[in-house]
Amino acid sequence: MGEYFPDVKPIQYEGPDSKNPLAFKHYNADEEVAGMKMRDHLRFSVAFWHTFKGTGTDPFGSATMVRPYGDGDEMKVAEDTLAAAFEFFTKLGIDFYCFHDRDIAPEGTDLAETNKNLDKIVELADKLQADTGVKLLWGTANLFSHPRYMCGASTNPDPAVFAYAAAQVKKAIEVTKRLGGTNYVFWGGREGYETLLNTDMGRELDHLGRFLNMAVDYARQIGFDGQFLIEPKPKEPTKHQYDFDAQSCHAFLQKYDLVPHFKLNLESNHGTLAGHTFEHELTYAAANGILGSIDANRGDLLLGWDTDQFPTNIYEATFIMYIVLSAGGLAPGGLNFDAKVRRSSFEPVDLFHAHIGGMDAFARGLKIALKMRNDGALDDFIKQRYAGWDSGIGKDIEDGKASFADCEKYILENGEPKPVSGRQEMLENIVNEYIR
Ligand code: XLS
Ligand code: CA
Ligand code: CA
Repeated sequence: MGEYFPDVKPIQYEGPDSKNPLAFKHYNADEEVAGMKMRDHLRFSVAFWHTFKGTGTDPFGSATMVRPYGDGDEMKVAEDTLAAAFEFFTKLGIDFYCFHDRDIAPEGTDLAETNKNLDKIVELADKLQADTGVKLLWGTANLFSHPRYMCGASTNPDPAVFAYAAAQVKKAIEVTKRLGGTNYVFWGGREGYETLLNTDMGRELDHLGRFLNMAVDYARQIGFDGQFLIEPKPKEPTKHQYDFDAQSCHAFLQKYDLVPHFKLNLESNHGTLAGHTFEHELTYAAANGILGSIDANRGDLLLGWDTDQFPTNIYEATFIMYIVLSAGGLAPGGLNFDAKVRRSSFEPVDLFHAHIGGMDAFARGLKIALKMRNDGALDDFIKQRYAGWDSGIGKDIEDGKASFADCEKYILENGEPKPVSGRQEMLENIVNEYIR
């Protein structure tokens, strides 16, 4: 296996004044901030599917990407692609990667052959991980590309398709365990429906609940102790996905007794497709103790689909890191760049530019968020805004000691509540002073 990116030297930190496009200006992996290395705060990961398998096709045009691997039979291509990926990880200095089973190894003529293909590639991945120190953030199974899953995987009307999906996830959990993956993700690409005219929604939801409980049982049986994650997305490819957003996933997890076993893998572009800000999704998850991991990317406000662009917005990165820090950090989750270069950015070097930009944006976001938190710039205001709940009638209500009658008595004695400004504009101005 030769060198796949000979023109790119390992990416170095050169500081904010550097004009070198192939250098970090803000991400300095081993620099300590707030008692921890930046790499451990941020836990960056490359998404194998976009970065190494993305071809640049869209509904109107064919592949555009020029890649230094892809010759020979399918298994040779898989091996070369994996080797190129580890060269990329190493040159970028990134610590984690994520994959779907079918990204790294091709499907065979039947399940037995497919599993054999996967085992062979996993053996190579194991060796490359050991050689480079790069780790697996999460594994997952692709339960959406093959035609057998056109009407869903675990929510398919046909139990044989459910069984196929179960067999596939069984294997994917096994390989994730073998490679030391710290998480395992379920994203329900086809777990939803196109029309209610042919759909028994209640039954499909029960089947999805059963499927995830079976996964928990199997993980326990083989001793996989990674974190299970559900990744919400409202639509695309199905018209309506059951894992719609953080709040509906939470309700689902509660109904099927899955809360002790699952957290969420939240993706920026999925949050906005669901009509939320990404901060809303993160804050909901953090407030309910189910914030697991992040798929970092961005959508396009003018487009209504999942554009999966690399994140470069410093405001967004700042708020994301602010919420992550307040929630106590990302581990064992991470920050996976589930993002793809644009179709016209077809050269291998564009993959480096894209990741450098995302990593620098989050490094800046981390530093700004830490400063805002240390200064109590927002926290102090929020604390003060809710201070009424720390004593008197507020505390009695929170403690469950006040009744409706007590509330009536309080109002009769104290009269009309005094309005207090929310000071939104002042707070926005404060944030602007940090982000510069
Ligand atoms: C697609 C999803 C998918 C998951 C993993 O929109 O983001 O890539 O992250 O199956
Ligand atoms: Ca994702
Ligand atoms: Ca996506």
